[in-house]
Amino acid sequence: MIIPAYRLEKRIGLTVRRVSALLDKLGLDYEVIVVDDGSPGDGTWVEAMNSCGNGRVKAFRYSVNRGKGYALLYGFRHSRGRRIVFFDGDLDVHEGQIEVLLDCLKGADCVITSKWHPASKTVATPDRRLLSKCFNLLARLLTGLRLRDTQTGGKAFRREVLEDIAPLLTVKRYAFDVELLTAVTARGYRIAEAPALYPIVLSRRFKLREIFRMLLDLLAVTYRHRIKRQYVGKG
Ligand SMILES: Nc1nc2c(ncn2[C@@H]2O[C@H](COP(=O)(O)OP(=O)(O)OP(=O)(O)O)[C@@H](O)[C@H]2O)c(=O)[nH]1
Ligand SMILES: [Mg+2]
Repeated sequence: MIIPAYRLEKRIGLTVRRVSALLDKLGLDYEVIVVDDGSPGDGTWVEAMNSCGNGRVKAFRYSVNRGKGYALLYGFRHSRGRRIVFFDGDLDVHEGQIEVLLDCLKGADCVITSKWHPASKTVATPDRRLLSKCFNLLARLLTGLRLRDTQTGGKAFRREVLEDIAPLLTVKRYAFDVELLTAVTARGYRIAEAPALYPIVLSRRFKLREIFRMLLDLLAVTYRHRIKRQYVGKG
């Protein structure tokens, strides 16, 4: 389990406990890797270290904030499992979803949680729903991805898939998920969309500047994919 944490002093301890409890319940051999993404002077790092009691939890940090995508790949490089799960540290996606992801991974190379799967329990105001769907439509048109949602925090991969594609990624702060999934698809792996079986509440309000940066990075991914052919890779 790779869990990025940015300014999460109030949440990360609970998240690690709940995720660990679930993995214990499933009887899996696991490790939880928390990556403090340069949280500035709050208690995130202390809380992350405090949750490293049972030997199955590890915490890493670096001093400069580099964004969620960087944190996830950093955690991956320090991991060992055959199956890798990316999960948000604020538990926006309920930990029960881990079981759903691992189940779907039996028949796929990569599984994503999809907010807009017909069976998903997503709660969103009309404007947030519209923004999410517009972004998805644009991402589909530009990259050719055939997924209903790329942005939700719970994703699982066979280790080989990430080993293969991680070196191909440019990893900018925005549009990381789109880049990751574009590369997975370009390399010929199969992505399954799992429904969010526990309610996901879309609450974040985006600043205009963030939306603009997101579009810019989406265009950059499109350029690397379509013109540079960066994600096809060698061999
Ligand atoms: N915002 C943000 N989150 C980061 C960063 N680095 C790592 N993260 C982690 O990435 C995960 C998702 O970030 P969130 O800010 O919750 O993003 P979100 O779920 O789209 O938005 P919210 O509705 O605000 O929860 C969390 O576990 C964060 O701690 C960063 O630089 N910025
Ligand atoms: Mg969140």
